[in-house]
Amino acid sequence: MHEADIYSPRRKTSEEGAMAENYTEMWGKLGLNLEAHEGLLAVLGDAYQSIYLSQKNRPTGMQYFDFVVSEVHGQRIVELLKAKTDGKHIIGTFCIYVPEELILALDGVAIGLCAGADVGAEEAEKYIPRNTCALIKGFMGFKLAGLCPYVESADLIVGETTCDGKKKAYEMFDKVTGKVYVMELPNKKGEDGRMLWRHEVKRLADKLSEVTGRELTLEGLRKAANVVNEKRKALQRLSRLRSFVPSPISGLDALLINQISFYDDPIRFTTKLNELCDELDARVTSGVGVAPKGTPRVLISGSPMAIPNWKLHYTVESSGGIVVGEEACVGERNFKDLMPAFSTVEEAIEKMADRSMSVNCACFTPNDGRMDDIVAMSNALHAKGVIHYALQFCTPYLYEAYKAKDAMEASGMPFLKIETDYSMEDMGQLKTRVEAFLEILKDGARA
Ligand code: BJ8
Repeated sequence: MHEADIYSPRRKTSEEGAMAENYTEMWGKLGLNLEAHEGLLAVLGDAYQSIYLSQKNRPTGMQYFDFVVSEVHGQRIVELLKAKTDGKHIIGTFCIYVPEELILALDGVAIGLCAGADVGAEEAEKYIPRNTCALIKGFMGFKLAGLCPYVESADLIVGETTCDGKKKAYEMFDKVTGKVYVMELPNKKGEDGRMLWRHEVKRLADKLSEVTGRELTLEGLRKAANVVNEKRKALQRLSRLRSFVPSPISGLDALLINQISFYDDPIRFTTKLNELCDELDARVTSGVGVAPKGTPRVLISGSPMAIPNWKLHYTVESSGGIVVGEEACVGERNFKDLMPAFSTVEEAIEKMADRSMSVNCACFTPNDGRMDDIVAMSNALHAKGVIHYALQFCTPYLYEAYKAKDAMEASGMPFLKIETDYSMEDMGQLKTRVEAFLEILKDGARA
């Protein structure tokens, strides 16, 4: 099935029909479970229709991102396979500590792997414990159920010793893919930790050189750093635009753009995002927003939301609120710091390592910088409340929810703690809690 058809009720043209058959052939060659895959695309198509395409007053620049989603397992995979025949290598990742610029500098294509849907859980539980977070179950499940063309296209998958769940799951993931390479991330950010991480980034550079057959050069690094920095700048621009009241774009759309940033071509993505931001600039100038002034503005902070996890944003925005930022890895943590200038390959590796170490992930101890980030973001984005989001069984973020609550109380910011997974079973309860929280924010605005 051609995925674009899912989002459009019109009849297929003959050209599209031929393309659909090509995709099926491609998915078959990649070893996907065609029947299950078709079912997944149909479910996602319905969800996209009701969550995304039903939104009112969307910027026209979102059409590009709708198209990218419609082709997430289609045209983008065609592009990756073409890149491989052109001599490039596909490198899958799961964490923003893995420096994207290093992959690009060695002629790789960096791809964030599928982990945002509740699929293949039964299969996954043959390899990992039941009480594992949905994100880990998701990546195991996508692979084991034969649903992820990205894993199948990848030449190497880079893991990291972040939380206990991930680092143990990578042992099993390697067993079923044979492609996993693990970086050792320290638990603390002192000098010893920094030295270890610089060493690990150098070790990754050597591994990537071995896989790609390319040499790391200053010129390659500069070019790659520029590409990734431009993408980060465009994402920063989008983030700043969400600070305006009324917000010119929904939280759902902004989340989607952040999710797409992990697998789209980075140069094309940056161009399209800047075009969208031009449109949002014009909206801000003329006071056009997606929700009226007075709509409760919420910052979400916590575990990452991989595509197609839109559950909490949808709940907030279908309950009369608007999400104005994500203190999360699919969000601000991913683009907040740029890669600084460098003049040698060695210096580039050090700066790359130091830049990614500046990410305030709950896997580190202590991690007080994250609390400062939540306060700073909620002020900059004019949020009226913070929702702390942790996936069930995500120990690092569940623990930090207590600290975040204290930090929010100290700054007088209403706070709601949510613990959930990818299933729809708790949607009713979730909605009730979110609606009650939004009422508090409205009352605060009236007081
Ligand atoms: S830098 S947040 S992307 S590690 S949700 S698997 S933490 S139990 S994903 Fe992460 Fe890198 Fe940190 Fe960001 Fe474990 Fe929690 Fe599951 Fe998680």
